[in-house]
Amino acid sequence: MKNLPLLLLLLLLLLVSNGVVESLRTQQLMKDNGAYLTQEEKWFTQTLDHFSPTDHRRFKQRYYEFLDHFRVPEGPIFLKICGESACTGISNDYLGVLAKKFGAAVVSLEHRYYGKSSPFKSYTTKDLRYLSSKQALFDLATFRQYYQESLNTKLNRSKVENSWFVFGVSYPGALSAWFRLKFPHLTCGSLASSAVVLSVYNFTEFDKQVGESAGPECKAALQEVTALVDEQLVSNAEAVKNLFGAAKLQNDGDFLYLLADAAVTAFQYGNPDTLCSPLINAKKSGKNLVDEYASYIKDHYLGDSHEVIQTYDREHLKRTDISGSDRLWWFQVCTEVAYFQVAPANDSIRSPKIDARYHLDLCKYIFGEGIYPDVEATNIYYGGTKIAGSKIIFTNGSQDPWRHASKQTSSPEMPSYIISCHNCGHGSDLRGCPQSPLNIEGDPKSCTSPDAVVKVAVISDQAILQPKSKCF
Ligand SMILES: *[C@@H]1O[C@H](CO)[C@@H](O)[C@H](O)[C@H]1NC(C)=O
Ligand SMILES: *[C@@H]1O[C@H](CO)[C@@H](O)[C@H](O)[C@H]1NC(C)=O
Ligand SMILES: *[C@@H]1O[C@H](CO)[C@@H](O)[C@H](O)[C@H]1NC(C)=O
Ligand SMILES: CC(=O)N[C@H]1CO[C@H](CO)[C@@H](O)[C@@H]1O
Repeated sequence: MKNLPLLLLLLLLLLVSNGVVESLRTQQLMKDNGAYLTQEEKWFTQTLDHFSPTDHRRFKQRYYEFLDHFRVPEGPIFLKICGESACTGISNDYLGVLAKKFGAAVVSLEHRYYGKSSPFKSYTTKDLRYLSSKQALFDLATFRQYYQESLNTKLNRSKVENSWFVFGVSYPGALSAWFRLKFPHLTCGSLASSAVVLSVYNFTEFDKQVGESAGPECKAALQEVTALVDEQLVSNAEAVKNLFGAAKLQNDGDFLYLLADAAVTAFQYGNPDTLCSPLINAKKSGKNLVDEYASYIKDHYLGDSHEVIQTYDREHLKRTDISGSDRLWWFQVCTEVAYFQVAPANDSIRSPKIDARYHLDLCKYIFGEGIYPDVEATNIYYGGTKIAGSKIIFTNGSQDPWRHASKQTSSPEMPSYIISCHNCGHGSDLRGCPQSPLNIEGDPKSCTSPDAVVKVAVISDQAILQPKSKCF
């Protein structure tokens, strides 16, 4: 348990999460802030199939290192896990603040297939067969060994082990927990923020949480929009899709999924008022709710970019000739983890047409017959919320719909924290505050509920890392 204090401190991390399906926008934000510790690419030769005794093919995997704060030679090493989008550098966030404080090196490995770390030039279903969390964890393990050895060589020494810690938010948060679970001898501890460790087939809790986060008024308005749009889709589908700037989405399900996801994002990323205030006002003043929601989507979700629309377009997702994070992520969803965001039987916000059938059809349409997620197998492999790990810290934001796929109960070896406030979403426990612009030191004053953040800051102030402590 001696490394838990450091991990507690990391609760304040300001990692910018690449939420599931949110990578494009987050990356844009990062670019706008120009906030990287390093973007200098390094390369590592990785094994393609860690589970085959006969296939010895290799591919190039991209990584980054930042050594400015590293206390040579015995400082800790922070491995920041990248996930379901291109990994374009080590962002200058709270992890950098911590690295400075503890004299840590920071390294980050791009997830196989994403960004520049693809083994293949095309993305057919057959080409994607080495894309899994299990292969990705093994990648992290071999990279960790490689990096430790090269560091030893650089420092003219051998068989020395620095103290490693792993970090991640969202799917990388799950990888962070699973890495400590599967390779406990390779890391002292793990921070698993908004970590989606439970694979779920019918993820009805997700929509329910959106309703709870929205509150009764906003929820009712959103439900009214859904009912009206469902009607208009029957009477004049083209007109209603045009209204939302989404004429490109030929499939009605894809269109409805976009509409649902746009609302989700407001709660997932701590901006509930941007969505709810105008809707509630429109309802009170008798304005057209569908128009109001269309404005929200056009102004705050789609922006000028057609890229966001594409991420919902099954014709686009089907393309095997271009590298796109969305097709890759759907492959992981459709083979391993599901998290199918379906309408609950009662009181849903999203259209009841978004059910398990919709998701399975999408999987089949874009990847072919026989592609569907074996959720049970995934949970057997990792344990789901019964994960039997140690020295893993789980954190969740109170309004984040994803938290129901995370571990929300605490145990001494795996403490879980929920950060409750009006705008606490995905990974927001790690940002000090969820709002942009990013303030890497964290600023509770800009939170609706500063207490939640301050409490965590106090825990972190008490944290001490013993410089020479070894955890192996
Ligand atoms: C590396 O270590 C060896 C053996 O201790 C020593 O002879 C050599 O000078 C060292 N080289 C450097 C660059 O420090
Ligand atoms: C998921 O929900 C559908 C109904 O929408 C049901 O037919 C199916 O059995 C459910 N599957 C699981 C694994 O719960
Ligand atoms: C359906 O949801 C409504 C509104 O939340 C609730 O009042 C009602 O009891 C629910 N019905 C069932 C069958 O769960
Ligand atoms: C550790 C913790 O605070 N867990 C909470 C997560 O959220 C659920 C549902 O609201 C609570 O029951 C847990 O206590």
